[in-house]
Amino acid sequence: MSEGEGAVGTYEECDFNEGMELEKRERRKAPKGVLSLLTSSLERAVVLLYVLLALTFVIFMALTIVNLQRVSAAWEALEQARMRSENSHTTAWHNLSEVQHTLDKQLSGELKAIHGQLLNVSQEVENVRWQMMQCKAECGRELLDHLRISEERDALEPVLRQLAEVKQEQSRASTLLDAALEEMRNLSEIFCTRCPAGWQQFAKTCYFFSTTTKHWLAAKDSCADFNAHLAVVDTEQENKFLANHIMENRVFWLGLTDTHKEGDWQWVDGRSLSLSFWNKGEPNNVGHQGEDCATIFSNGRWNDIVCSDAKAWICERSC
Ligand code: FUC
Ligand code: CA
Repeated sequence: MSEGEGAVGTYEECDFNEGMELEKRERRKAPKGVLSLLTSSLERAVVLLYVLLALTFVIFMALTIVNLQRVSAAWEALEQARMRSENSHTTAWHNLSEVQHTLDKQLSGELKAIHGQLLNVSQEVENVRWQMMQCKAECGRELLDHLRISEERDALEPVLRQLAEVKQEQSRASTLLDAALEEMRNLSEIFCTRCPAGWQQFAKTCYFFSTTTKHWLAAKDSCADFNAHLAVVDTEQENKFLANHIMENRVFWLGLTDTHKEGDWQWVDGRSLSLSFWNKGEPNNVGHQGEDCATIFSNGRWNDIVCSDAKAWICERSC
């Protein structure tokens, strides 16, 4: 043996010895019966594992059964719902077909009516067409007549226009004339200073005191002959003026009467009596004939007497 080989053998011997020594030391450290303890623990674990496995299986089976029951209940509910749905579908379908049937009937009725109306309309259209055909000739004639009349009217147009202008001119002239007349009337009232011979003036009015006598109606007519009327008293001043021109114990007719209706005294110009100067106790309408015409005394008082009496009278007219 070489020197190198001797060294290696020495090292190997040394390692083996160290391992043995370590094992001895470990064996010295571990208490007696540990191995048997480890073996029993392993067995117990295996048993426990089996128990757990069995338990798991049992639970799994129980859950599976419960789920199966649930699925079966759901399936039944689903089936019932399907049945109900089928029933409702059948009912709805039945109702729908009934509605459709009714609508069909209604529609066919309406269509018939519309068809009838259409027939009527087409007949009317045919009638109108026929009338238009017949009218063609006559309407043509009428149209020509209209044209002729229109031409004549066109020719007359300037004449009519001139006529309208003349009318306008006439109307303007008439307005101017009215205004001038009104002006003249105003002027004559302003310049009224003289009444006709034998007439008395008071304000802008002339009065005639008769010297003869007549019954009331004749006296009224007599005034009309002078473009005047029997005296109408409007104011106290006027009544005084009349009284001042009456000689004592004389009586004159006024233009006042209630002939048309007893007690309803009216002036000859149509106005009702508003201001009066009746004598005391008048008007009394005495006698079987009644008294329907008014007179004035020299004192300015009035009395109703029989209209057929002959009395003097007073006429009145504007200046
Ligand atoms: C009075 C008047 C009558 C008549 C007579 C004479 O009775 O009322 O109108 O004048 O007198
Ligand atoms: Ca009287």
